[in-house]
Amino acid sequence: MLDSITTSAGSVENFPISKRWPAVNPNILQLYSMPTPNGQKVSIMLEEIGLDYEAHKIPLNDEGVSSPEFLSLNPNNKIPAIVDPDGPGGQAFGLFESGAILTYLAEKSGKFQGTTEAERWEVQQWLMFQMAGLGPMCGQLGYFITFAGKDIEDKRPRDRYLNEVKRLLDVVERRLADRDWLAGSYSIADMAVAPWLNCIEQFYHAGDMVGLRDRKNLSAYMDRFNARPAVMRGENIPAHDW
Ligand SMILES: N[C@@H](CCC(=O)N[C@@H](CS)C(=O)NCC(=O)O)C(=O)O
Repeated sequence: MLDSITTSAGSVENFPISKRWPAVNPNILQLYSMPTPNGQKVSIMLEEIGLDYEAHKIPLNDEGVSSPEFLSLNPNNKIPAIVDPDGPGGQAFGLFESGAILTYLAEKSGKFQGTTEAERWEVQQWLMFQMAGLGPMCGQLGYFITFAGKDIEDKRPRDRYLNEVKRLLDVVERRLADRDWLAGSYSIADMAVAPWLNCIEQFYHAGDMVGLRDRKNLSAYMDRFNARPAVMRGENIPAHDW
């Protein structure tokens, strides 16, 4: 095992992860990711704010997320994670958990986090809705309809997640009845939620199963999100063919 987690160190090269995935330019932000919904959130945000960064593709297996080098940055063996050479106090700074990274980048850039104090909390509220609700529930649904769990005869686990995802989609549908974006103007909350809607449609191929496009507000919201140039650029970074 490598040394314990290094969250703050003089430079990017001090982080053990850069031994396995070396930075070409250690002076710019390093993103360790895959273009899954959780990874897309961060690459889309980086494209939206126009910060220079380098993306490293981290396989979702023992060679990638479970390697000692990756675990030294995120002991929870999951993408995405970042190292920012220009972190707090001008020191290189490591961070994992997509919600924390989105909030960090919003703070750093002063963008996409709401313009008033009330709006900022609304953005956080809908970000947490994704982190604690929509994301985990969609992930479980994916297991039971697309991956190994689809062959399980007992359909009660599948139905539990199917019903919960449908319920959460209804929450989004109602929220969007009188607005274009979840909280104030376009924000990190949208960058967290919309990639999961895309995942249901494009990766799980479960749009019909959950009635995704039957929800008119939500459907228009997906189209609005997907038409953004930064979303089109960011959604396949680091590039990967599934
Ligand atoms: N709560 C975490 C979840 C991240 C997550 O689930 N990442 C998945 C890919 S979408 C992963 O790295 N899985 C690898 C594994 O579990 O071994 C976040 O939002 O950053």
